[in-house]
Amino acid sequence: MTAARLTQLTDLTGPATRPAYDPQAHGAGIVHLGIGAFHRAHQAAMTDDALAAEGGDWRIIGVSLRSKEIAENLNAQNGLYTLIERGASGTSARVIAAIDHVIAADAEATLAALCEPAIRIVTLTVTEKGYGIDHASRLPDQTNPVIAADLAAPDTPQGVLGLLVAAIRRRRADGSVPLTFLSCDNLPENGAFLRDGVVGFARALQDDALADWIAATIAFPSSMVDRITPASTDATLAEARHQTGCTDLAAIETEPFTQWVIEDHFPSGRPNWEAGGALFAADVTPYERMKLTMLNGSHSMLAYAGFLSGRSFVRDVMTDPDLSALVKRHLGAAAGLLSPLPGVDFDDYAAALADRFANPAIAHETFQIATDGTQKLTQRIFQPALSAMEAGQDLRPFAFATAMWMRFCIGHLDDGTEYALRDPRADEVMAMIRQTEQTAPALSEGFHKLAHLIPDALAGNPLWRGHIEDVLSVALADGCHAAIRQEALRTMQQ
Ligand code: CS2
Repeated sequence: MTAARLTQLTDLTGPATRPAYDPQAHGAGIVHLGIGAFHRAHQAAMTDDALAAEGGDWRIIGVSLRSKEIAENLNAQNGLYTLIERGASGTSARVIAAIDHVIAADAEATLAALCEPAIRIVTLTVTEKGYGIDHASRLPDQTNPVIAADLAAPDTPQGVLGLLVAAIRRRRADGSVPLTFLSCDNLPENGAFLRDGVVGFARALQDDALADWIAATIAFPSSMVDRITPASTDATLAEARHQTGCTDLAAIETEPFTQWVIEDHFPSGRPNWEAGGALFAADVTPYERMKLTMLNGSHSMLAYAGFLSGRSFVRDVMTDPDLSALVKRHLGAAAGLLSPLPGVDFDDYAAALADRFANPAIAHETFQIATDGTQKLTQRIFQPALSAMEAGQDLRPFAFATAMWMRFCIGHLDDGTEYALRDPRADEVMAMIRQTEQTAPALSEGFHKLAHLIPDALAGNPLWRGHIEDVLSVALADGCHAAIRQEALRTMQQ
């Protein structure tokens, strides 16, 4: 029998925890761009805690930039959804009421929401590629078709930067409170990254006065976000039905761990996110670096190596002794490059990460993490490799991760099974591979020549190149299992 759809808190019959506040008593104060699973497991949950602890008009208007499905599912449920936490000690669930409504792939309605005077904060999880900002220069990427279109027609923007700048212009003209922009993507100095992109967009519009005003007036705090959140499956929806007694098509599942470190710079106010466990810090950079290089760096490495050796989920990687030894080696190498962070023990952090990756209740696909390598590897692998080079430390763990990514880009497993390369630069990468002799030195050279990707200082380092060719040649000649085995043995002998 199908259960009735979740639409009101009074519909709930299962054990899930209910929100400790009346959602209707609170207006919206935040627009969130990119309302995927991560936002719903992380920021929306902490906003729910803040609403329960302190009230305020801080509910969230979500924007789904591309998919209509999530907007339809959430709107049909008045924004309510079940957040399931799966950990070693069992499963629990809560119903989140922080989302007011969701705008589906509608730029005009999004701009209107951004201009509502009650909105004070815009938060973003649009992925590394979603900003249209060149990662090296931090300026708008004018070769990106959405950026180019928005620069040509700035009053009817479709993309992230165009929408933000149009909203700033209108609000400034209307005398509304300035917005605070809070990026929650896995990018280094994400606040400064977004600020440079937004200011650069205003300059590209030849509006220097606006660009100067934004730089002087608007707050772009940086933040480090962390919660491992796989895509929902049928098992998620079945658990939500058990937990709520209702059909919930927007349910998601996540791990018990959650972390949010934010720079406290919100001139127009903010929710009491501390109530959900957020930590406010004067400088988020050391936390970001720790998370990007340790968690995300080892995640990317294990995603490529794991997927290539037939491990579909991160938890399966961690039960393989060779791969889990390589994860631990990577965590140690990344930790060895960090400056001390008061109150944080990097060995404890590494051990906690290994436990989180091993969580048997979370089915996090290696293929999902393997997407968008060209957008992720700079901050996760290449920058730490550069630091290791400068510090005279071992380059091998970072070279191994890079070689596994190169092998992954070839697009088939050792047994010939093909898969799609999901990456904004996929066409360019695949064309390079097709035109290259299929040997480790030739392929490595091709990857190192891709523009704006692997830093020149690494490309010109014979030690780095030697490590990459070594791993890649074994993977090509003897298969990925052999390359992983060789690497694990090497690690154990050290
Ligand atoms: C992952 C991240 O998909 C990926 O690239 O590394 O999404 C990771 O799960 C989160 O950053 C954890 O907070």
